[in-house]
Amino acid sequence: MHIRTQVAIVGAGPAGLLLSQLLHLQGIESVVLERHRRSYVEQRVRAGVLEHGSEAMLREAGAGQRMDAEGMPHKGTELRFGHRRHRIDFVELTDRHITVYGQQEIVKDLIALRLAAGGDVRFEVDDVTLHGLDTDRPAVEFVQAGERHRIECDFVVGADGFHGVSRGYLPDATVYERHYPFAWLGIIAEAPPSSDELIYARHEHGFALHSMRTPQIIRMYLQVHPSEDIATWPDERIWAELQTRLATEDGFALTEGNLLDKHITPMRSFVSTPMQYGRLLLAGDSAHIVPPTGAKGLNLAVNDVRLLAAAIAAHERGDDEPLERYSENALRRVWRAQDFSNFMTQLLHRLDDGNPFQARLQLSRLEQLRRSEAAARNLAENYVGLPATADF
Ligand code: RFL
Ligand code: PHB
Repeated sequence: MHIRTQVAIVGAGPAGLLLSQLLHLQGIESVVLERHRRSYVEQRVRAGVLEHGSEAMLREAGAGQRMDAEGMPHKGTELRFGHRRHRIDFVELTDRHITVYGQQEIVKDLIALRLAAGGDVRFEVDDVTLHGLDTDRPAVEFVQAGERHRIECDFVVGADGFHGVSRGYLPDATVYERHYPFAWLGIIAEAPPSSDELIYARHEHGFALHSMRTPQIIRMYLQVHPSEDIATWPDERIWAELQTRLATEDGFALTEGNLLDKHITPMRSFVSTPMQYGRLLLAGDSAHIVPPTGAKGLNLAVNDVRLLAAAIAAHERGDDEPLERYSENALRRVWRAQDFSNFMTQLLHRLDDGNPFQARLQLSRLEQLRRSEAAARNLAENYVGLPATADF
């Protein structure tokens, strides 16, 4: 079957769905192709922190209703080291806050919004291939329910995540990559948060993070070795380790609960440049990955599609400049986030390199964050996110 649309989008993650919605608001048609079932993408547990600008963008896209009702605005965060607490006050330092709202909730909101407006979002598609990317009439072919389809379009957007197929179609990409000798063991549990704000803890045993999803659900992470087997982490061991790493001299106690999910994720930094070739444009994790310590992955995806939707709309008005500069503009924020995510990762994780030198540097940096308002403001500015301007 032949389909005609303006923009074919591969991937119904936050990048693909938000782009489809932003284009729709400008009167531009798209078709979104997703490999998995709808229920699978709606339940996949991932990011939780929205920068100030991402929150505003979702609201502008018309996807802010449930986020405004159920999302949790946080005015600061805690760095915990040497068994002591140190608060970074975002509002005081930057006049901005962050919002904690699960990525899968955003995905649910965006799918509902697209379908309610008659949008074409197709789940369970296979065998996606891209064609004619260096022409004005590119095409995407795919198989759905055993039938082959072809979409003819003006642009193809690869929003298919790190393991997607789109990035492979860029003929001359340069890849920048760093692997870390750590992984995160992440859990979701039925327990009320033991703190109003997130806690980033540095401990001799390794990093731990206390986060949350709702007033009844917590999301926690432990630094583990990348080769670690989840089977060696029964629930009791996870809770004991979290209690140890989060303990304070003033007697902090973590409220435990029933574990709903646990998994181990490796950490990497990755950038593939440029993010465009002919009529193919990449957005989100398909082009870049950050270690989660800076809470930037989802926010970078939102920024990419903000720039991309504006660039495609400018093209429709006869102005191609924003499109030509898309990759350059998007990558400026990507590299800032890479640096910040790397900084947070190196600041807080245990390094098993046998040399205590780096650990002393960590402590000195943490001490500086405690004593210097300038150092704290630098962290806060990066964490809440830089303002959304045309080139940032
Ligand atoms: P996504 O969310 O991966 O969506 C891509 C979509 O494309 C589909 N797909 C295909 N569809 C059709 N044909 C193909 N050939 C396809 N190949 C793939 C996939 O099924 C999927 O639905 O990418 P997007 O939209 O760019 O969004 C990026 C964010 O998801 C990502 O940056 C963050 O979730 C990263 N991340 C985290 N970021 C944070 O800021 N804080 C976190 O706590 C955090 N935790 C995580 C994470 C990423 C994880 N991954 C990727 C394993 C935890 C995990 C486990
Ligand atoms: C989360 O809530 O999943 C989360 C929060 C902050 C991070 C990473 C993950 O830095």
